[in-house]
Amino acid sequence: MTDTRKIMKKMEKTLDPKRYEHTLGVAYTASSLAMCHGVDFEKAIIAGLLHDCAKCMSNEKKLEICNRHHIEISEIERKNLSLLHTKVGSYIARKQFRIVDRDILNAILYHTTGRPGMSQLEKIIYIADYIEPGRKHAPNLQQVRKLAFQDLDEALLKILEDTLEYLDGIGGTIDPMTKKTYDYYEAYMLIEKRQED
Ligand code: DGI
Ligand code: FE
Ligand code: FE
Repeated sequence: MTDTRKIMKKMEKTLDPKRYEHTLGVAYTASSLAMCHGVDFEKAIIAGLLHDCAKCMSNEKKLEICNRHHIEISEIERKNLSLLHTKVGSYIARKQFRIVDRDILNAILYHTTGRPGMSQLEKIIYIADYIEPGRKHAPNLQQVRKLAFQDLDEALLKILEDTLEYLDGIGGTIDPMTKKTYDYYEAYMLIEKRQED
């Protein structure tokens, strides 16, 4: 069996059916985006399949893994333990699935908040997570889906903007990394656009 099939089978067992469906959606959307933008699509599939591997784990279990393996928990993660599925997920990908590719591990690690200076693969997973066909409720989905196949940075910035607005609207605590990523790409796009003129 190929690695990809093995990971799929494992995810089907580990995740609840809705999360598994979302996972498949992210994997094939990431694969398409990778093909479109000239990125290694096999890496995109693996990162897509594994990105939420710790999503269905209890908070206790996530905390236990962090404590046992000295994974640092930030103040905001402590308040919102759901955010921890990125760090724990990246750890599980490395330890249980023997992923050694740093780019895949980082794509899992930064798929919720993004980070300044993301790689193409990191951007693809971040975007695929938001636009995969199973997502129904995010604002501007049609626009962002189209944008994603034209310009990864434009799509990324729009998603960050809408996410910050959404979190603001529900009074959610904003991870400083989400804001940092937005500020970085807002400035980056201004400079990039100016150079194109
Ligand atoms: O795991 P998924 O649901 O597939 O997607 P995800 O890992 O991107 O998590 C999505 C949720 O994370 C969504 O409800 C928005 C939220 N999120 C993104 N950035 C932040 C955040 N939540 C908080 N509290 N703070 C953030 O900065
Ligand atoms: Fe996630
Ligand atoms: Fe996801």
